[in-house]
Amino acid sequence: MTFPAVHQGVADALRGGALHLSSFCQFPDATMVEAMVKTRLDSLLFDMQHGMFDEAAVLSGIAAAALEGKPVFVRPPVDCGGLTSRLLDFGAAGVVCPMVNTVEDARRLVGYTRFPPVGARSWGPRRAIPLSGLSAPDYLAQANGLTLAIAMIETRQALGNLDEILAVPGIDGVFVGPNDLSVSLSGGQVLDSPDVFPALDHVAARARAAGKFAGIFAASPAYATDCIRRGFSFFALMQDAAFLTQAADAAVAAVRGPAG
Ligand code: 3PY
Ligand code: MG
Repeated sequence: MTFPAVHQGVADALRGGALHLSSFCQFPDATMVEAMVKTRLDSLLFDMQHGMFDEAAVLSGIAAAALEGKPVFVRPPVDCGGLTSRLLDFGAAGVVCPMVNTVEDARRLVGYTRFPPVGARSWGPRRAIPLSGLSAPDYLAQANGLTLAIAMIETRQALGNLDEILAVPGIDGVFVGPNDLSVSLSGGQVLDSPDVFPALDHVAARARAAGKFAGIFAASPAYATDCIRRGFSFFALMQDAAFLTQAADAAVAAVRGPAG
């Protein structure tokens, strides 16, 4: 399948609420990306906010994933402005933007990620065009549909503004950061506040009511399964480092026994 067909398929499926399993990548090496894309994950989510990805790593990682026909989403740092457009110029299938707390934050995200009339993205998809094989006019015509703008909901303030954020045209869906949400709801006390669970139900229900999808970071398969039941469809299922560590420990335990 061609690169635009893959991206359009993923964008349509996500907008339609299909289950999509991505995973956070923190290791910036393209050979690590190569290993991750050979799994059954639907896509990868490169982490520039907390992971070690810089722009060069995003560029080479998107190319490594494209060789396997897999799309890449990228999480930029907070308030990164024009970098958000740049990630789409690099061929990202979408951005998952952290700490979108207000309707103005959501409008800014749309401004950087959508061409007019929806937003104000500046023209220059230097890497996305050769990767996609699209002509420049075709890329311009298709880009707003091919790429996704996803707003992270991870504070009490964002929960308060959820309906307004979801109503911004050009925002495709929301994505909960359960750790930050717990930090916010507990006043900085804990990473696993029980107050997060009713908030999850609320986010999934409001997203569904707005005709948009809800995503979340799931630190374990059990957490993801529970969130599917709550109405979430887009997952960052664990992360490369966790897969590596857990698989290594499981292999050692299988040889030496659990106490070894
Ligand atoms: C959070 O849980 O706060 C996240 O951003 C997920 O990585
Ligand atoms: Mg977070």
